[in-house]
Amino acid sequence: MQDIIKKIENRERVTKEEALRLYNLELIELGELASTIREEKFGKKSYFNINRHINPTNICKDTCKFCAYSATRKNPNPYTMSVEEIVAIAKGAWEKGAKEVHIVSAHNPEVGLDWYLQSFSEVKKALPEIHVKALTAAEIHFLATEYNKSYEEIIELMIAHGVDSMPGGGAEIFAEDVRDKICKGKVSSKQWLEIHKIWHSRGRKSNATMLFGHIESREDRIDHMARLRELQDETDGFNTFIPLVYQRENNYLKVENFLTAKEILKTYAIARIFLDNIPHIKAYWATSTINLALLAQEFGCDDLDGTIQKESIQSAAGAASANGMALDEFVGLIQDSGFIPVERDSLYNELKVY
Ligand code: V47
Repeated sequence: MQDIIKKIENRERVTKEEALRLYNLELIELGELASTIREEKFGKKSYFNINRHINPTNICKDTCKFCAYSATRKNPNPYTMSVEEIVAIAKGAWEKGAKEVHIVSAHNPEVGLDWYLQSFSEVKKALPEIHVKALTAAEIHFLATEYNKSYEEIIELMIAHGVDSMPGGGAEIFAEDVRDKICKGKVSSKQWLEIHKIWHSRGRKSNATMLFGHIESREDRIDHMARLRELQDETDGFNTFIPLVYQRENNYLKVENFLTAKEILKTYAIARIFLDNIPHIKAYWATSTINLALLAQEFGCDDLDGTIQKESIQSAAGAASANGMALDEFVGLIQDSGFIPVERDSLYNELKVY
């Protein structure tokens, strides 16, 4: 282990095998290694944004086992918003200070490509300064397949309709055997990476998630991060890595053992060490709980997502994000935990240091 620690202290890149061995390191020691890297980059600053998640439809062609949101899974309330409703939500969010709308839907074959695209262009028309973060690679793959278009064509349409950046959803876990068990039929790992590569080639930024704490192994997590690190070496287009803690309610994925807080914190710390080329590691409080997200600041995480306002996908499976969090409470909690809250825009320009 000492050889790996030396490498990390010298800021040398660790291999997949070494990253895996880091799980055997004592938690606090691992946290300190990750924390030193975080502090070197950002000091005590913890980033967040004032954002609004909009999930315009839950009718989905796909059948991911972990999903509690889709109306074709266990959610008895199918819905689809009109473009006007989406714009009205965005306007309301803007009035409450949101600078970003994060628009992610299910893969709804009934509404047509124009419904997806118009929701972005109409939001942009009404609110030219708002940042539109929209369409996961899984949605892009669905739209390309459904409407017989190439990924490039969908991406050009997104840009033409005002999408500024791409969220990191749909990555789940790249290891094909696990992916087959939890979300067979949806965008493949190779396709997910290809779509982000095309997006980056247009000079655009995106995020990358990893759904963990279900049936994947530690090896699968490291493999997932390694595939992201490899693409990032090529494109430098990922802003943030977001490990999403699996939420267990109202779905069809039967999981015997849930993650301990220790395992979650170790995974955050290893992500900070291993992903030496992705600037931000996000402890997404909605799935980790706010208490663990605050602690994660000591384990390499420098971003806590945002106030959210409302979120429907993960809260359907038990996450605490249904109604977001008040700004003053969020800021107060970061300050009380010894860090400096920094409101950022979607591309990490600093807007306000508290
Ligand atoms: O890809 C679905 C996940 C994701 C469950 O880019 C679940 O800034 C946990 O990607 N337990 C969508 N997670 C959300 C997402 C996201 C969230 C916050 C910030 C950003 C960003 C992106 O939600 C899906 C899927 O992995 N999800 N079901 C569940 N039971």
